Parts: sequence; C-alpha cells; structure tokens
Amino acid sequence: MSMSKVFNHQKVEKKWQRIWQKEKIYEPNLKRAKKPFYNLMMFPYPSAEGLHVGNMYAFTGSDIYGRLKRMQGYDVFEPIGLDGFGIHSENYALKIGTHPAKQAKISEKRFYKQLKLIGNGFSWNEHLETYDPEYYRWTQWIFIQMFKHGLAFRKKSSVNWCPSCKTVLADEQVINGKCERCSSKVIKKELEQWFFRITRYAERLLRNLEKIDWSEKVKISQKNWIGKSEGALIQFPISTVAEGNSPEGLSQFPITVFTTRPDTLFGTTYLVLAPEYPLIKNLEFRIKNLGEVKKYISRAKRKSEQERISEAREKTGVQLKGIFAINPANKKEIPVWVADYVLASYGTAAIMAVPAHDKRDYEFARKFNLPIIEVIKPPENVKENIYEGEGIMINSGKFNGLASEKARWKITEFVAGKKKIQYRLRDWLISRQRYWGPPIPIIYCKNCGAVPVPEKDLPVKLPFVEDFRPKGKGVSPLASVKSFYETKCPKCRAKARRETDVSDTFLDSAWYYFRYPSTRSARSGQIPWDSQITKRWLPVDMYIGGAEHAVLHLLYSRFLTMVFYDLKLLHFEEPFSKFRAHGLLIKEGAKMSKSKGNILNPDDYIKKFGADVFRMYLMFLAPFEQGGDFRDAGILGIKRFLERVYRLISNRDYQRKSAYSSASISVTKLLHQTIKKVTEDIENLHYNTAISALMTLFNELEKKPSLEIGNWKLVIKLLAPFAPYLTEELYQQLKTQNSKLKTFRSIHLEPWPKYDPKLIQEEKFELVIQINGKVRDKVSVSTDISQKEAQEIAFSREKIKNWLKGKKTKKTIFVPKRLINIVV
Ligand code: ANZ
Ligand code: ZN
Repeated sequence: MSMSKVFNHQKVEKKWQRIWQKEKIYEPNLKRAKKPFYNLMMFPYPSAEGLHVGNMYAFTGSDIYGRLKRMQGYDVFEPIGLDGFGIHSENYALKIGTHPAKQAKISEKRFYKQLKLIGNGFSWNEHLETYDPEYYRWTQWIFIQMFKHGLAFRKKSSVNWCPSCKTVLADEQVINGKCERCSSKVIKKELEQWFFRITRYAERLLRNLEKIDWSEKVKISQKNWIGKSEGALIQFPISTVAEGNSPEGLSQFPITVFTTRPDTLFGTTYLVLAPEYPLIKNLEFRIKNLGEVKKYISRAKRKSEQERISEAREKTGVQLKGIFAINPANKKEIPVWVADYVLASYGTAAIMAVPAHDKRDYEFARKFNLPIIEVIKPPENVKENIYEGEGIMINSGKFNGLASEKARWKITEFVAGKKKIQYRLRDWLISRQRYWGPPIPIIYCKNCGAVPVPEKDLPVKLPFVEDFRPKGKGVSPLASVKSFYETKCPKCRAKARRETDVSDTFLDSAWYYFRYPSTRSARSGQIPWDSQITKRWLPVDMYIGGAEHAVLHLLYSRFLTMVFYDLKLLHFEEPFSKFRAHGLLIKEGAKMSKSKGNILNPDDYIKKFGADVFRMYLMFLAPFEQGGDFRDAGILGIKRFLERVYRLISNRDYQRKSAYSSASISVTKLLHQTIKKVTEDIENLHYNTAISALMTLFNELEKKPSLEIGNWKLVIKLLAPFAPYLTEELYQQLKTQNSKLKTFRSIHLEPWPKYDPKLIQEEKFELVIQINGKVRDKVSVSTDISQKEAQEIAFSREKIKNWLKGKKTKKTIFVPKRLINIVV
C-alpha cells in the first residue's frame, strides 16, 4: 500500500538543484557537442533590488523553450551573467549612497542566488560580469579595433545631454525627448565626443533584416530607425542682385537641400535652415536682423530633437533679412528662414519648403504669411487641405501634365540636382562622462595625437575613486584622478594624458554572447573568443528579450557582428538567427517595473508555492509574446492542478497490473493529440494554450487513470519544461519502482515524446442530411460530432437552405455516426 504523498516543494527543489548541478545536466560539452543549440535570454542588469517578477516572466519563457530543445536531443547552452557596469548600476549606487564597486558585489550575490531558485537550466560554469577586468579588457580591445579601422572617431557636434545623469547620451537612448535611464528632459550641447561609425553599415543593417527570423515589430522599428529615403540634393544659389560683384560674394555659398520630392520644386516658396546650419556664419555680414537671429539660434540649439519636431508644438522661426535664394526651377527670388523644425543632423540641415504639399511647411507658411503654390493636382475625389501624395503636375512650366513620379527625376535633372539616398541613422555616441564603466583605451600625446593603448597593456583598469559622482562639467570624475590620467605615450614615450571618459554600457552588452561559450577557453587568446567554439555555437539559435531594445542593444549587436565579420573574426554577419520579443507583465494597469514602483519579488512566491507553480502561473496568463496581467488570485488554481497531478501519479502502485493496464482508445488518442499540441505550442511560444491542453488531459486521466507505464512517462515529460522539479521527482519515483537500475538519468535529458500520426487522425464519416426523411445532401464530418454541430453544418449547406426556404423547422433527429433528419 502506498501512502498518499504530499509534495514538499522546498525539499524537492533543493534536492534536484543539488543533483542537477552534480550531474551537470545543464552543462553541454562546449568543445564537442554534436547538436549545439544556443538558447539565450537578453542580458539582465538588475540593481540590488534584484530580480523581480517581471524579469522572471521573461526568463521562464526563455527556459521553457530551451527545455523543449534539450529534450528534443539538442545540446542546449543557456548561459547567464550580469550586465553590471554602467549608468543603471551607478545611478542605483548613487541613490542608496554606496560605492558602485561595493554594490556590484552585493547585487551579484543576491541576483545569482535568486536566479538559482527559479528553476532555469542555466549553464552556471560560464557566467560573466561586465565589470570583471577579464571581461572589459576585451570591451577595450574592441574599442581599439574600431579605432584602428576608422570606425571609432572623435568629433565635435551638438549632442544629447542629460542634466541629471550629467553625461552625453546616444540618440538611441533618448526616448521621446527623455533620458532612457532617468526620464529627465534631454538638452543639446556642443561637445567633442567619441563615436562609432554605425552609419557606414546602414544599408547592410537594413538589407539583412530580410534574412533573419525576428519578431516583426522589432524589425519594423529597426527599419524605421535606419530610415532610408530616396531623394535628391538640389542647389539654391544665393541672390547677388543687391550685392554688386564682390569676389568674396555670396554666390560662393549656395544652399544645398535634401528633398524626397524634387517634383515639387516649382512650389518651393522659401528655404529653411537648421539653427546649427554651418554657413549662417558666412552670411552674417548681410543679415540685417542678426541680433534677433542669434538669439533665436542659441535658444533653439538647446532643445531636444523630439521637442523640435513635435507636431503638437507651434512652429517658430526667424527670417534672415537681407538674404534671398533663387529657386533654380523658375529663377524666382525666395526668402530664407531659420527654424528649429529643421534638424542639423539630417540631410543637409536645410530644406526647400513646399507649403502646398508638406504639412510642416504649410503650418509654418500660414503662421508667417508665406506664399503657398500648388504644383500637384490630386486624383479626383481627394479633398485634402494639403495634399502630400502623388498626382499630376501643375504650375510647373514644361513639366505640367506629367505624373509626379515621372516629373521627380526630370526636374532633378533639369536643375542639375543629384540623386541621393539618405539614412536617418546617426553614428553611435560611445563616450560617457561617468565613472562606472570601462575607461576608453586611448592616450593623447602632443606629438602623436590619439594613440591606442597597446593590447598587451589591457585592461586599462578602472581605479577605485572614492568620490565617483558625476560632476557635470563635461568630463568624467576620472579627469580629477592624476594617478590615472598621467601616463606616457606608447609611441614616443613623451608625457601624455589618458582619455578619462568611459564607454557606454551598450558597448559592454553588444558582444557578451560571443564571450559566454568561451569564458573558460579564451583567457589567453589573441581575440575575445575561441574560434573553434564560436564556429560550433554561434550565431545564437534562439534569443528572447524585450522589444524596448529594438534600436538599442539589438541594433548595436548587429552592427558589431558585421564589423567582426569584416575583420574576419567571425564567420557570420547576424548574431541572432531567431529573436522573439516577450510581452510585458502588467500589474494594476501598468507595466511591472522599478520606475512604476509596482514590482513584486519572486522569492516570496517561490517560497510559498514553489518554483513550478509560479513558473506555470506566469506562463498561463497569456501568450508569452503578448504579456499578461498579474493577479495573485490565479496562483491557487495552478497550485491545485499540480497537486492533483502529483497525487494522481505518485500514488499509483506500478507493481500492480491494474495501475498500468491498457488505456481506453479515447485516452490514448487524447494523449497523442496533446503531444502534438504541446510540442507545437511550445515551438510557437504559446505556453498558455499548451498548459490548458495539459489540464484537459489530466482531467480525463483522473476519470480513467489507466495507462501503460510508458504512456505515464510521456505524460510527465510533457509537463517537464513547465514544472522541472515536480516532473523530475515523479519521473524518478516511477523509474525506481520499475527498474533495478540505479544510474541517474534526468527527465530533462530524456527524449521528448513523439505522437503517433495515426492516433491523432480525426475519424470521419458521411453524414446523411434528410428533410422529412428524404435524403437531400451528404457531407463528410468528424465521428465525434454533437447534435448541435451536425445541425449547424446541415443548416449551412446551400442545398439544404434552398429546400428549407419558407419552411419552419419543427425538430431535428440525430443518429450519431449516421444521419440528421430535419422535420419541417
Ligand atoms: C521638399 C518636400 C516637399 C519635402 C514635399 C517633403 C514633401 P524623409 O522622408 O524623412 O526622408 N527634410 C529634409 N531634411 C530635413 C531636416 N534636416 N529636418 C527636417 N526636415 C527635413 O523626409 C525627407 C523630407 O523631409 C525632405 O523632402 C524635406 O522636405 C524634409 F511635398 O523637401 B521635403
Ligand atoms: Zn539621465
């Protein structure tokens, strides 16, 4: 007699954690694996508050997929580590008043401890932390390679500045005009900074999107961010009529605009320059209202781009009085304005304004009373105030009557314009005026200029600095550490100075997945990864992470991979063959996040209900890619379900024949249908429906708990990716009852169930449809169809509808597997 067993999750979890680690079931052989599968979850950067339930949601979803693959026979590598360098960790240290170096150790310990509880199949042997000098020596090495190949450069420009984080930011880190980290309003400053030349890769970054299997919404955001436009560069001479023939005349400074609609050239009634437009200086001596202009420019320059192009804001601007340009199409003089809706960083920082066909220009022209000339006739029945589409040319001299698409390039040619492809993507601003990051490995020498630190001298260690707070002076706190910045030039040995800025966190995280499989083998290598291992394991097979990184981490990673490919350090151009964005966990109507203050700690839930219950609860909420609404209420339902599963299986006495006598056909069929459904659902990340299919199966099994032992094993295996502890426990119980073998083999390495296609075929029969006992139609339907379903099918048939016209149905008679008779 077996006693009714109770599942003690705390004990069972500890036991299997220990055994799994000892047996290395989540440690594939990195050098020799036959069927490598790299299953990766986006690099986490938790602060010391640690892992919250929203993070766990994402991790669990990634792990379930990995567990399926492992059971399908792949050598799954699922590494974990910590993106602990950078502003997010440093801001946290500032907030709680500790030193980031000290805090990093605390956070690391806490985070890893939490991660060991959630039941993921992590390969712990390869963990890495971005603040480890063994790691960041390679981040610095990468900077040097970029520098040596002309892909890292310094330039002075108007850059994003976060007044609260006291550092510059990349364009990608400015979200709706605000700092990605602290949500402060970002302003613009003129500063000299380090950039990575990502723009050189714009076309490839765009083109390759077609080759990768990624969430569509992420591909679309990358495409929009890269923003390819086809257009033309057109020159507008400055009018010299009032100027006389002075040799330094204004005619030397034509204004070149970038336009995607050269067909509208005859409708250009004025030009607009960005406040930063470089040639305004050359025009100064002719500008009659220079004071006003300068005032406008200095105010505009500080505004963030998002603010400047916001549609909600009223257009502002000032005319350059005394300056006129000539429209090359009709030689008319047109005024020149400066306005902040024209951006310095796009095209040529100057536009030809066509108020009849561009909304922004229209608003501007209305406000400042500028002429509006229509040059495109919309198709019939389009009645828009400002028509921006294609049409027939009017008011355009010899081009009248042409289709605008055709006129576009003819007019370009007519005014000797040049076709031009323009990208919205800008170079990646990489330097930060902060402490907690890898020092940029450059030395400035009076004689030799900017010299990279010799590779043998890496890492350039970040010194311990007591006062690490950002000062907001446009330099890093390292700039006040003499012992750090004083050095010698590696080339000429003269006294020299180190760069004191550090690099952006997003550089740390743009290459970590190359390092994981090589953490233990590439230590003394010449490059950051082991080539053989990299050939075997990369690119990443499945990458899961947040969609909010679409144009940050996901774009930077693709860029660096292409660079490494070009430098012959890698054999592929795309780092992540497949990427899926997980949904967000919502609580009380808001995304669960630290900034919203609505986070929950998974530890308490795991302690109380067990990791299996909590994992399954999270995955049951909604399709994984959609996200879910977190309410405590549902947890008990899952808890009861797993308790029932445990009771049903562990209480079976497998020595007794009746315990595994042959099952009824219907249960076996349902089992095989469930295998098919669960397999396909996991492949598609539809974890919630896989779980409901398992629930349906167990409901049936409870009613008729007779199943061969082999089939019981299949049932447990189906549940294994979701509830790794409980299923391991059940599986081992079942095995020891049935075999003398003492060797341990984890369920998580056992083969995934296969369904028998014959068993899942729906059986069909020919349903005879009668009206008043006369056969009127026949249709093939499934055997287990109900009367209601049969009725619906019968009434939907065209033939039957005709027969029934004008008649009233009295009743229907249904004979299962034979006929339905409609009595009228
Ligand atoms: C004349 C025109 C007429 C335009 C028309 C559009 C419609 P995309 O598609 O994003 O590439 N533009 C060019 N440089 C700009 C800058 N630095 N700041 C703000 N706007 C700029 O947009 C290209 C169009 O955006 C260009 O084509 C230009 O306006 C404007 F009926 O030129 B167009
Ligand atoms: Zn900030």
